[in-house]
Amino acid sequence: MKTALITGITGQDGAYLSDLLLSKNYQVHGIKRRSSLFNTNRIDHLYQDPHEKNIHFKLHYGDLTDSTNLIRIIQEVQPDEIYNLGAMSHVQVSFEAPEYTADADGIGTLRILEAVRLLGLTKKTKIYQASTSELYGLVQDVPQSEKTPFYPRSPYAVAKMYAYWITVNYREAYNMFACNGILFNHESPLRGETFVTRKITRGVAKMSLGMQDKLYMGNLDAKRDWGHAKDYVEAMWLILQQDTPEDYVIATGITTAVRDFIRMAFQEVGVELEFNGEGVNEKGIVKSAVSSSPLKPGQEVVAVDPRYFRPTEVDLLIGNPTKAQTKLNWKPKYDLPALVKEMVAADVELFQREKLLKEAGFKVLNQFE
Ligand code: NDP
Ligand code: GDR
Repeated sequence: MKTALITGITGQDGAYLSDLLLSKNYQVHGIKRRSSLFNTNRIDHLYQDPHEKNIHFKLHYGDLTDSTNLIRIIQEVQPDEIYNLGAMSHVQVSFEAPEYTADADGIGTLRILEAVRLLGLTKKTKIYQASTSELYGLVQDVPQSEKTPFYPRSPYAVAKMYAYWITVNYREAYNMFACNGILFNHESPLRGETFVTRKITRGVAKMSLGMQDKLYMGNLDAKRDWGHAKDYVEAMWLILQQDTPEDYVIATGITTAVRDFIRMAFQEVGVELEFNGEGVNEKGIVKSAVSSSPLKPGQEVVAVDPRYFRPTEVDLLIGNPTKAQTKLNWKPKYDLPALVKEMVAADVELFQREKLLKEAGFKVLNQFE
């Protein structure tokens, strides 16, 4: 039985990866941060009472900014594989907290690599580093592959660039099995609520139930190569099962503008949208709607709010997944329409439940309201 240690286990990818590794009979350990409220919603279904016998899933308190804590956990777990998914992962927030982002996302990776080296585990422990398409930043030379140079455009991407190169350096200097997965955007019903796809699917679900009037968005022109997180965690695992440690781009090869994602999400609730105007004056207007919808033709449901613009933007990302397809035999099962359908359906169900509870007189979400 193999043992894996996952940092960032409470996040979107940590949850899907835990499911995958448990299905492959791994012993899964995860690092979670102490929080004043429970932060384990995404993995609660995997929780095992520590008093039970044959525990396959165990959480440890820790933080990527704390070396001694990481060394102690790695020493205790003696992992065959470490998946370093922990990070302050929001690009816009990284402009607000650049130093912390550098510490957790950049130096945090160094701390993991050094812990493995100091503990004499370089031959035993394989390391996966969660690298990102944000590394390409300003590069308009598409599709972006493992050979495309980097030009990061945010404190997040700059921190991840350090993490990328320190992973390559430890591989070369100490012969470690350390790999970067350069993953393009991947989403799911478990996606954090402030990333653009989930913000849209939540907003559309609420509007379709008469619980919200409008969605305020940032740059509608940005284009992303969106895949499903379930497919992408499979690639992470495959990267560590190879004979040699290498870096891989994981992407679909198809790019879509934020505006078109919005259009697709509204179509899932029977609403056709048209966009009028330009820049900050652009609006999304209902063109037609199924009769059961509370939204009516002519209604303005999308507006632009410059507060969501970034000081420096990444305009266009399209990945070239040829290496992953040929060497890892990786093939995504989801396309964008299937992803949008699943996300909207999950959010509609979530808010239907919330609405029902409210109508029945129960207080939901915030018990102190
Ligand atoms: P999430 O934001 O959903 O999860 C991030 C995880 O990191 C959470 O478990 C969070 O804990 C944890 N974390 C944050 N700061 C620290 C810290 N200082 N110490 C320990 N843990 C910490 O991200 P995703 O699951 O979407 O992404 C996983 C990784 O992949 C991240 O590194 C991200 O940057 C990278 N990535 C993501 C892509 C995507 O499209 N999703 C694409 C490319 C790369 P808590 O729950 O307590 O906040
Ligand atoms: P990104 O994801 O920055 O690509 O990073 P995000 O979903 O936040 O933004 C994608 C694009 O949409 C534009 N946008 C908005 N974004 C947000 N969050 N909110 C809005 O209202 C909005 N309107 C338009 C953004 O400007 C951007 O161009 C994600 C994270 O998961 C990173 O951790 C990961 O490394 C990369 O994907 C690959």
